[in-house]
Amino acid sequence: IKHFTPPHLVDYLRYDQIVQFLNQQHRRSPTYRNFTSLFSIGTTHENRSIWTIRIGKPTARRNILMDCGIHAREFISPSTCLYMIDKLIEEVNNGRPSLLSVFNIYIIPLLNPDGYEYAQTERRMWRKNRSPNGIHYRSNCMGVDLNRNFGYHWMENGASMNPCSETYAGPHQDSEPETRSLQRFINQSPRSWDAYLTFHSYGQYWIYPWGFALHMPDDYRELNNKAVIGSEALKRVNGTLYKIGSAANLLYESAGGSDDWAKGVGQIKYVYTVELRPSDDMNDAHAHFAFMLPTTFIEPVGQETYAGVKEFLRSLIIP
Ligand code: ING
Ligand code: ZN
Repeated sequence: IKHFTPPHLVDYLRYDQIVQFLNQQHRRSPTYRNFTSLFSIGTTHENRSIWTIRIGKPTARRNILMDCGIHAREFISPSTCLYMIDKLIEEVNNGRPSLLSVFNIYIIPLLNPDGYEYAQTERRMWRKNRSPNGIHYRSNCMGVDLNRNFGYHWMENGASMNPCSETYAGPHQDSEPETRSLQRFINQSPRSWDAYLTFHSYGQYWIYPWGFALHMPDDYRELNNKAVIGSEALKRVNGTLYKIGSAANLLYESAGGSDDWAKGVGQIKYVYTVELRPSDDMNDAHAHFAFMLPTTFIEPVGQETYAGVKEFLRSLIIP
């Protein structure tokens, strides 16, 4: 028997297909008016909407935020958000919305649609957004690294003032429409967030702040404990191994990340950057795929990541 495989598991969807997918998901539940909402948190330089879906029972009191696709070339990230959206809504429809009676889960599957479309059509290894830099400098180089643009200890480490650099931090902190849209959404009160997870690739790291400097947040033990819970559940699915630690210690010191801002300014307790597959360990058979992970990985990465995230969320309810 040949089974129908939904498009989001077959290929890395284009922006228009992602919008279509979100509308389909939003219409899917018979009670969709209550269990999901679909809205835009802002628009990009090229005037694309940054779509966000909320999934949860209307009575759920706690809030979780997840985003994907901050960096254009990290195609496995948006696909993993789409996977989780599909599974969460499936649970709602099956009448087993376990976590969703406690949490409203807000998912932004593609925070940087301009960069993503550019990577899909023009330059596969594009990382930044597509803001023109000629306004502030006499530069023909395009784009700001959104994960260096957030205004918390901005430009203190591991970022560049050169518009042609891959890690260009922008003309000033919080200069970019994508950055400001996310910040505005997080700051909208009254809404308190239990956790913020941002999905990147690659390397297989489950990391927490700080990125801007080597020292640890005061509550790093709690952050570390819950990262262990998530990554162990993730590993149980396909045996995929993640490393855990602070961004600066595990990777490199770099300021302006969305995670540092979410914790330092947004005051969200549980903040993580999850670096999806492949591993960056050159002894790993899949490391050479780097940002170009074949589409056959969409489903296994989605499955394991969803399992890890769910177990992490469960640990927030039952400590
Ligand atoms: N890695 C992240 C980057 O922006 C990171 C690593 C995470 C840095 C959190 C700072 C804070 O460089 C990728 N792959 O983008
Ligand atoms: Zn990234």
